[in-house]
Amino acid sequence: MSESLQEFRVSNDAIDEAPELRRRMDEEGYLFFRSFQNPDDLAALRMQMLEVCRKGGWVKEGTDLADGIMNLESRCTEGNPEYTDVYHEVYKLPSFHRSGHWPVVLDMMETLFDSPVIPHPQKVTRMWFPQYTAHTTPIHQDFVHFQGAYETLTCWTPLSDCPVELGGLAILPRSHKINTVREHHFSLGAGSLAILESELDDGWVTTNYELGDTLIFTSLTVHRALPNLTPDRLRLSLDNRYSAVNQPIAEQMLTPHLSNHTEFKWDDVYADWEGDEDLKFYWHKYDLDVVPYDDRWSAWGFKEALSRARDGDEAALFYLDRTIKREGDTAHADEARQVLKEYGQVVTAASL
Ligand SMILES: O=C(O)CCC(=O)C(=O)O
Ligand SMILES: [Fe+2]
Repeated sequence: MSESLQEFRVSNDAIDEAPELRRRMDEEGYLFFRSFQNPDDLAALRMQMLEVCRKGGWVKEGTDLADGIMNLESRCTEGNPEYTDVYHEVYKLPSFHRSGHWPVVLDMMETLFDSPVIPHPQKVTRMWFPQYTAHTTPIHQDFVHFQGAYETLTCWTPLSDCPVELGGLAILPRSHKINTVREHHFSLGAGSLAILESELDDGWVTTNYELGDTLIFTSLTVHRALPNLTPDRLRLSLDNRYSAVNQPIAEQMLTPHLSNHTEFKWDDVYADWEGDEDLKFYWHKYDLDVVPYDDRWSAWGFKEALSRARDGDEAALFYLDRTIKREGDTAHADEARQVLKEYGQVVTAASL
């Protein structure tokens, strides 16, 4: 662990003490448990996901699939159509959706909320390439993306051992205590929105995760991923969200992840399922308080990307080019095209 990163507080000692768990979540904004989820189930899911990645051409030929060694030529990330193509094939795996409903996680969520809980339908996985650090998830609070209620909890689970160099999640303890959403700025990293590190206290915590280790945090807790500094390994992880059934849930959480720009519906997810009926549209049985998506943060980030690109910022120029490639003829893509025309050149991934 580097000097600026300390170890998580491990909460296994309090695992059966609901009031103490809630107190720690309230105080620190996160709970970290060692060996919490079943490593065999996680490893099996990882293999299924990697098999899809292999079919998509991501895995280096002649390597052992279990190692997750990537073909660096296929590097891509959220926002790239070629990422979405493979992502949505992974999204069709029933076992991927099932993992968001595993009793060990759900029971913990019900304990923390002291209420029946709904796993948000929008499950999320991250498949982060090595040697691609400009795209690392920047410092943020989840609320800007997932919204609904400040109380919503995220469960982050690596699908392998995840030593610091593979780029696991780091948390800023007590950062949720501000009880509001901080200012976010344009970023090239996943989610495209970042809090400035200079506006934050020190005191980041993380760990060398082992398979089964599990991190839970609030939607105001400041966090970031560490860069994947390995020469060739994919970092695979799950991040799913949970709220009490009577809390507001944002409308986009009822749609498949990364379906905002690509047509991808639940019927596409379920098309080849042969069982798992209980998972299909399971949220319809709840009387949920669905609230609209508030685009103020993403709109601000995009505006900032335009203005930074006009000033020649390489990350912003690259981002606008990616937006055009993804969106084709939306209003955003038109604005992006205009700025790139004014600027006169496109930045390629290789220069970042
Ligand atoms: O895994 C990542 O890089 C991002 C995860 C994240 O931000 C989250 O779980 O909320
Ligand atoms: Fe996050």
